[in-house]
Amino acid sequence: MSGHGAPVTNAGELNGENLTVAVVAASWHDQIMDGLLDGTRRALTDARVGNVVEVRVPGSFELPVAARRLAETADAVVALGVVIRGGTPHFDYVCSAATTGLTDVSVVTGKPVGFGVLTCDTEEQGLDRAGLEGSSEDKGYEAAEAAVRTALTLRELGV
Ligand code: DLZ
Repeated sequence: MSGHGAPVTNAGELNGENLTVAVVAASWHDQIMDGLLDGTRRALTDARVGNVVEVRVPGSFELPVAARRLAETADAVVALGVVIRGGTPHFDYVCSAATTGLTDVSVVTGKPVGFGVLTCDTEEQGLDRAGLEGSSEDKGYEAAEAAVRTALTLRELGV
């Protein structure tokens, strides 16, 4: 299982009342994306995040530019995408652009970016990680919890 070794995620122990969190989601593979979005919304509700902004972009390739702009006003960004090798001739390029781009956004802006981009060999793998009924993982929830937790840690440190 890909989540082996992951920490237990419980957004309910966080207090995000004073945070603004932006969620940017790509539009490919809608059943899997709906699960990721649902998990992200659940985590932000559990963490009592005060202000949530949701934005859709066409594909995962567009996530970094939207995340960059949203990070100007948000305390944290959650980026969601689904890329499936079988149906994506340029799989490695799309994955690499999204991964490198989102890392750059985080480092350049100093704002946490929760990485909720699934890179899967098959649709079944995506469904299993999407927090749907019967899924073994809930990657949208995990990405949002990580972004909020990191934003609160940075705020606590005053940096
Ligand atoms: C073009 C493309 C393909 C083939 N597959 C996916 C995918 O599986 N997941 C995804 O999020 N986006 C895909 N895209 C679209 C690109 O991310 C991008 O939106 C287009 O190349 C337009 O810039």
